[in-house]
Amino acid sequence: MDVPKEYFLKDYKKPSYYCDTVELKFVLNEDKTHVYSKISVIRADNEASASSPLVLDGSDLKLISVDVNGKQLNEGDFYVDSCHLTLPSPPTGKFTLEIVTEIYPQDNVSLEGLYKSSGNFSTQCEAEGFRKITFFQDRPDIMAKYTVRVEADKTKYPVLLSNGNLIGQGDIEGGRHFAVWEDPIKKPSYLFALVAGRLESRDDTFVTRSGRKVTLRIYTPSEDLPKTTHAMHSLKAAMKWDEDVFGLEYDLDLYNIVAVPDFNMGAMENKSLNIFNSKLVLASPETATDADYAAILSVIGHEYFHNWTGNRVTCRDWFQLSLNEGLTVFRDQEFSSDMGSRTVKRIADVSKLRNYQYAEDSGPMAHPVKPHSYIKIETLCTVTVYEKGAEVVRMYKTLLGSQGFRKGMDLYFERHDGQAVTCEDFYAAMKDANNADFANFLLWYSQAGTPVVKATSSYDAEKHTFTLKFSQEVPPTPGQPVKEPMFIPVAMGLLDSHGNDMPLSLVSHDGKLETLTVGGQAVHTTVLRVTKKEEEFVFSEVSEKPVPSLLRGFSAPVRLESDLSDNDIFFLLAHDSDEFNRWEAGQILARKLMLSLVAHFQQNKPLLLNPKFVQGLKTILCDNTLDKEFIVKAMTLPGVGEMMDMMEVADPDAVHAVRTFIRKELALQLKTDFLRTVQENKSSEQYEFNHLNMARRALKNISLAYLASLEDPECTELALNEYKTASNMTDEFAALVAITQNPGKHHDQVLAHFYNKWKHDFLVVNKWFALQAMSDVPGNVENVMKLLDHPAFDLRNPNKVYSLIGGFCASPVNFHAKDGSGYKFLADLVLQLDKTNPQVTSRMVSAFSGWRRYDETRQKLAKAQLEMIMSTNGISANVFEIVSKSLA
Ligand code: 0A1
Ligand code: ZN
Repeated sequence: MDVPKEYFLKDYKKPSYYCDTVELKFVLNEDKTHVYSKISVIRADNEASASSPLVLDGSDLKLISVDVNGKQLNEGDFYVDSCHLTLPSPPTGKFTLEIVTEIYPQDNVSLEGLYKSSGNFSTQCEAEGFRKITFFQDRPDIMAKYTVRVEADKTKYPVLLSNGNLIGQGDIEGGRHFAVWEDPIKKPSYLFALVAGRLESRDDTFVTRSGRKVTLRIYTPSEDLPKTTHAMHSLKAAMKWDEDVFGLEYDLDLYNIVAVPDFNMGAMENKSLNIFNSKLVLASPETATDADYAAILSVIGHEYFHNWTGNRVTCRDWFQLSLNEGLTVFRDQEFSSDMGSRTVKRIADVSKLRNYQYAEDSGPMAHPVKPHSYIKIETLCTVTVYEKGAEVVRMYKTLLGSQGFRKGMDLYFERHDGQAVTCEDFYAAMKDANNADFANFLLWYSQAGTPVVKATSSYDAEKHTFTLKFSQEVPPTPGQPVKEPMFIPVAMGLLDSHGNDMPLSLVSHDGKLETLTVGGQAVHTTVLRVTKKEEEFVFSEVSEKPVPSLLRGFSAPVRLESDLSDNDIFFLLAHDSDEFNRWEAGQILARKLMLSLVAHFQQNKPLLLNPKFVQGLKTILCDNTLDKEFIVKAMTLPGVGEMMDMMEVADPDAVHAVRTFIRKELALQLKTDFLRTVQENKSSEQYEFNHLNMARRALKNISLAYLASLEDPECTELALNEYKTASNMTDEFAALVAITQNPGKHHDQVLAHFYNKWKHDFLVVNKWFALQAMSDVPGNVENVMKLLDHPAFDLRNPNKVYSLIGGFCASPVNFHAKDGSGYKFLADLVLQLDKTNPQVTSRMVSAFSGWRRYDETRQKLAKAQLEMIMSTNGISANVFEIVSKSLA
């Protein structure tokens, strides 16, 4: 097969031609669409550009004509191949280029470019979808002002939308109509969007702090409109938050969101016309869970925040994607923290990082936050670029404080508004605004791998000094065998024997004593700057042997190993003033316990639960001064991904067995407490999405899940009753999950009941698919294969694929079944799906990438499937990239 081209950061070249205005006309029809593009092109003013050809990107396009300055070009004046249109010698001055293309959105199943979803036209241009619409320099550093005219049948497509402001509309012959949109703000082509369809909108307004009245519209099919209240509320909250926290106002008079049922990703930040996967817009108490509500809040926020971080200031090239995404994820995390509980949000984000990003960082797909190369940029929309990228941004804030960080952001916008820039430009703004010394911080962008930090401590009772020693190692990753030490900000404090924070006096490297104070107050948390392979910090005037609380708030994305004893960790669990580290102490203990039980399981030894661990959790469960959601997090065992990532040879059966054992044992020993918790946290009030209510539901539901694992009649009855009496989807689905964790009569009956009740609602049906796909029941692959033929399933809809196939791959027991059935199932499906949607397929095939982490039998089975995919003719570049890197 042809090996697809790989692109390298080091080969980046500035464009030889720019384009400042783009005029597009779309004539939309059922059998074909004509796109008329008129762009003004300017040659860059440098020697290299003087003799450069103009090369435009294009893919799957039928070229109808090319005109330069109003004159049609003849054959020989331009060249077209499968992915370019080249003008070998365009005019020297500014010129107008007009191109007409014909495209077939109705047949476009890749969901990139212009396509149809549920009968409506919509677009997805990030990263390289615009080239499926017309020939263009489809790269983010070409920023232009767009005017767009859309023409379509008026009855079928009453709503015609594009970016910016509506400047004209009217009827044309043949029952058709048009709309003209003008976007006054320069943008790259990946932010272009168009929608034409039968939709209705929920309208609202937001008045910005400078008094601009912005019309807000959320478009859906009319029957879904009642489900957009929460999305609208989230949008307004996000607009207000960005003004309050970053001083950033919305810049146009209209903000549109459109929900579409067929969408490869979560949502897209197209300028003033966000297009969303319906899953992240539509919610009602009866059909959406608290988790869905929280996801909507965060993603609506995320796309809105992109308006400044991504759109007004964009990335120069796709290697800099984290400039947009890391920063915007950081902003949406902060937004959600401010709307709910900061600690709980931090815990959730760190768990996600540990369960997914750490695995990526230690496997064949490991890449730096700013990758050095890619074949398909879409495969780099990764947890590393997004979530680790957000951690990198968070470290600036940890080092600079809120005010310093804000100064850096202000300077970033002052310098770069309207530009396409790099991660180094962001770094420079943070540094220059604060006159900061960031030492070797930039390595966070260029070095892959999760640093391992070891901390040891000693106390000198005579001198009253406490010494902390750190050493660090960054593991080798593909293409990066040797690493430099990184700059690791370690936020920390010292606890005295009563569990109180001690004042901190640090002996600085030049021997001076530095009492850390802020505004005259002794500081209880300080940030140590660990920049070397080995480094030591000495605290003086430490009146008694302290217990150190390290990496408070998870101040750096590292694996921390310390010499703290179990007693120290139990002490932190009980007393640390840093709530994140209290949770972390519980997790450290749980991880240790699970690893030791895994060893017992593998040696066929009996499994026993440490009574101190049970007591620790009981204390937390019964502490009514704690935030209920914090209790839920503390009662949640480390995830399977996180545990397997910590093992020499990942053993999914052992991890699963141990997790199940601990859950049942906790349920048994804390049964009375769980039963009381369920009773105390029931409520009959109307559903409301707020922190207190959510936390209460979550605590009731986790208790119910523990109890139902016991499979005793009392608990089963309780779960069945909760299912029957639930008045919202959060409680209903939680009860369903609790009941279906055990096979048997109730399992089948309740699943059938749930489907019959909700078969009209595709988003709820997706939950039903996912629940069954993730089941631990051995041999579940058979059931999943049957579900592929279920009338509600459709391989062309990404959400359904994510629910059923993605859900199945998340099951440690069945995907990694030792007979290879799970691997074979996925590989066969990948080949089928790749023919229609390579983007979604490459996300699915990534489930194989950790194959070397498993035992020999599994390795052989998985490798055989990867090789089978690799040797198949015609696989997409997306799948090629993941599979070839996985096998390398
Ligand atoms: N920029 C979007 C995510 C996104 C990425 C790629 C897409 O198509 C390949 C679509 C959406 C965001 O950050 O939300
Ligand atoms: Zn984003």
